[in-house]
Amino acid sequence: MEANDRLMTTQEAAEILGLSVSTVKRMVENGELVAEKTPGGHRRISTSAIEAYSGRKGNKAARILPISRSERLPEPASLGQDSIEYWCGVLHTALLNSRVEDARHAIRTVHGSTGSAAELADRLIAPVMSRIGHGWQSGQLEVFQEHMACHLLSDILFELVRQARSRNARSVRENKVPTAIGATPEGDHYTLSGILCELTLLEHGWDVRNMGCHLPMIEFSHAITEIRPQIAWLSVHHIEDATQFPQELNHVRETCRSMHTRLVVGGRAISHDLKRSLTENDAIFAEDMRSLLRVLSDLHPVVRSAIEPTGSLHRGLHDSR
Ligand code: B12
Repeated sequence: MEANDRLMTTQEAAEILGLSVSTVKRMVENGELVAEKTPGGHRRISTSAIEAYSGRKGNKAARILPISRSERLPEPASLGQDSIEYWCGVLHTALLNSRVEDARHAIRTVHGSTGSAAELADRLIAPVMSRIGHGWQSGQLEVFQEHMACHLLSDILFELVRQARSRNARSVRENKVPTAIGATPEGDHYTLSGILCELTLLEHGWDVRNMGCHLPMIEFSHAITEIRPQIAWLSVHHIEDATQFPQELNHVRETCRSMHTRLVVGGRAISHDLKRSLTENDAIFAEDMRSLLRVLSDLHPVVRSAIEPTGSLHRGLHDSR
């Protein structure tokens, strides 16, 4: 690799050489184009390797551009501030460039205008993180960028959690407050959905105990027996042992049944069969966070949200800074 060389993704190399990504990958395989492998196993092609190749092909046109444009997102400038896509674009760019204030601004604007953590989760956080996941999967983003984005996002969401907790602490409640507990199973290191479940429940005045991620399911059953919550939630994005997990989930479901606890399970790792076995046995599979709202209104219609939605992404703007 030469001094001021830059490493390009196969996508960027293909763009510069005017070839398809699969052709570039084939040329790397057959050694026509020299490439390096990142610790994550992604191919990277140096600018000098590309220039050497295009030199051999006798075309000088392929001079390398200084800045790569890896994200394929509509520029926020082209969208109205009153569109959720606009704020998705702002948050995506902010998370990948560690622009904390912009990320906080986008989240608070959408949260302020919808007045709902469930809407925030389904319409802003999930789509933006899905784009980041796709960026990682297609080699445009590095794992560290995904981790950075998650950490920054968790930090901002925890601010909202703290505010909701202090609001609940200040408000006088006649009735006993319902309790909810939640976690992710052993081997699952995902935290964002859990934080958004916690915020959604806090906003509805519940007493919430989030047990975080990587919790052995037997421990979760113990917690249900000890605490006897009205709701127990599980978010499952990764299943370590596909043979073991259905039995463990069954045990949790049985514990919930005997404790009269409503079990709500969500997450992309829940297979079709698991969904069916859950719903056939009075547990709930939640496609999105708004599904949790439906459970809340079934269980405790009296406990209302403490947030007054501004209703306009524009108006939300002013309140957020
Ligand atoms: C962030 C992330 C990670 C982070 C998580 C960090 C953290 N602090 O949370 C880290 C780096 C740990 C990670 C690791 C891995 N990841 Co990952 N990850 C993601 C990513 C980008 C976002 C997931 C997320 O949290 N989204 C935000 C939440 C709010 O949205 P959501 O997940 O869509 O959930 C919504 C609904 O499902 C629902 N919901 C979900 N759970 C629940 C629960 C309840 C009770 C309710 C009511 C609702 C609900 O509401 C949410 C809001 O709408 C996804 C991409 C994607 N498309 O999702 C990849 C993704 C899930 N990861 C993937 C993979 C492969 C992995 C690894 C296996 C990679 C590896 N080889 O190591 C590891 C596994 C780690 C482990 N053992 O846990 C793949 C999974 C592919 C597949 N076949 O399923 C994805 C899809 C990336 C991709 N495009 O390929 N990942």
